[in-house]
Amino acid sequence: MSCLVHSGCTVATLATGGDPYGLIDDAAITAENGLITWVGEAARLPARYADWPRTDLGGALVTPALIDCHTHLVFGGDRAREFAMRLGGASYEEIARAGGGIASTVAATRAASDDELLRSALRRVDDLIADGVAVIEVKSGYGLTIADEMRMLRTARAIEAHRPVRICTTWLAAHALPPEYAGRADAYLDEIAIPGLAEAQSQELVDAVDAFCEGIGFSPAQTRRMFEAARAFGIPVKLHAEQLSDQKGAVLAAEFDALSADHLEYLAEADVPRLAEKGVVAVLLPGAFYALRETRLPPIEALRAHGVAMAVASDCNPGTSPMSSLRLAMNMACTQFRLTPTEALTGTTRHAAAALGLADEYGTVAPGKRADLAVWNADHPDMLSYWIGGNLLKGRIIGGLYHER
Ligand code: DI6
Ligand code: FE
Repeated sequence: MSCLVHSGCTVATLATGGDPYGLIDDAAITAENGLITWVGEAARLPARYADWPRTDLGGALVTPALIDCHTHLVFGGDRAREFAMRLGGASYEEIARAGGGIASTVAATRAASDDELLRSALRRVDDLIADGVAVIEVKSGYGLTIADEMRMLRTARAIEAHRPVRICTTWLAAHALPPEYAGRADAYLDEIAIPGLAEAQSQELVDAVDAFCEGIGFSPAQTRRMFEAARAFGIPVKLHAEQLSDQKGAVLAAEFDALSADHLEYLAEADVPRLAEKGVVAVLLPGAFYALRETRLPPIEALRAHGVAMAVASDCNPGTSPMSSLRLAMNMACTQFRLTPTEALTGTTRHAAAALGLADEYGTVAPGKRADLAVWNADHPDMLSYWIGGNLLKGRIIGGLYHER
């Protein structure tokens, strides 16, 4: 088992209290059996670590590994043609109602082999890893049969065998209605989404349950049925809420003690206290806002004023957020939503961990947390949100071991 000291670095611990980034200059971090055991100024390194093997990180910046807490990165095909249609004036909802949109990705996902699904997902995972990501949430929702939804989650889980990332899987069968259930949403829940959840749960494929609560998705009453099924299994919920219209999805999510409510462009300010009371994380997805050329902003100022934790994620998906860079999402969160760079980094570390129910394991550099860290060629953590693109990652520490990029 490894016992290692990493020194010669500046650490942004993202721990609470003091400087908002929790910066420590001339720092050292010790890791044992994959967990952080000590972090602080190298000059104060306890004597018991003096003889441990030491890596000098050459003055690099170290942060917690980044966490992408909302993706749909397992899917078949792409939607580049719809991009052109949208640029020509068609709206996302019009394309969806005309049988394109999610339905076209469902057809491509059903047609893809297991191997094709995995290989295309790994390309997107590699992009995220190049941005310092070590934890990724992946949703189903493009299969919409029990077998295909489970295949998506099995593919997502298989990523862990091929890449050094932790995958969290989310059952999103209530994402869209497949053509065979057109006009019969409740029958779809009774025959596919709810019994499929039971089956996927029995195979330990589900970490959380999500739904698309929207005019073109599922109603609040139908979302409630999905949440009740999740509750019966003791599975935590999260929700695509208030992305295109105010359905009071966030209020429903809070009622069910959701881990997170995601998107939130149409969230009413009056509903923000519900999230605060229940500690529901607001997951901001500026890639979808950008790609849909949305103009309505989430109520950032109210979320901030009520102390709602804000996470930032890529929403990587072929329709509304064709993007596999979490740093770009951080930049967009600052530029479009006016988050501070500190909020953006907190949103892809500490608050993203909370949005996945992993706050005890990930999200800060602190004793007891996983020694999964990102090592950057950057002088200051603001750089991670400020600089658009580029390869800022110098290396990664995974399970306490350093790997140069
Ligand atoms: N909201 C989104 O932005 C994605 N899913 C959802 O419920 C879009 C999925 C897609 O268009 O393929
Ligand atoms: Fe999404």
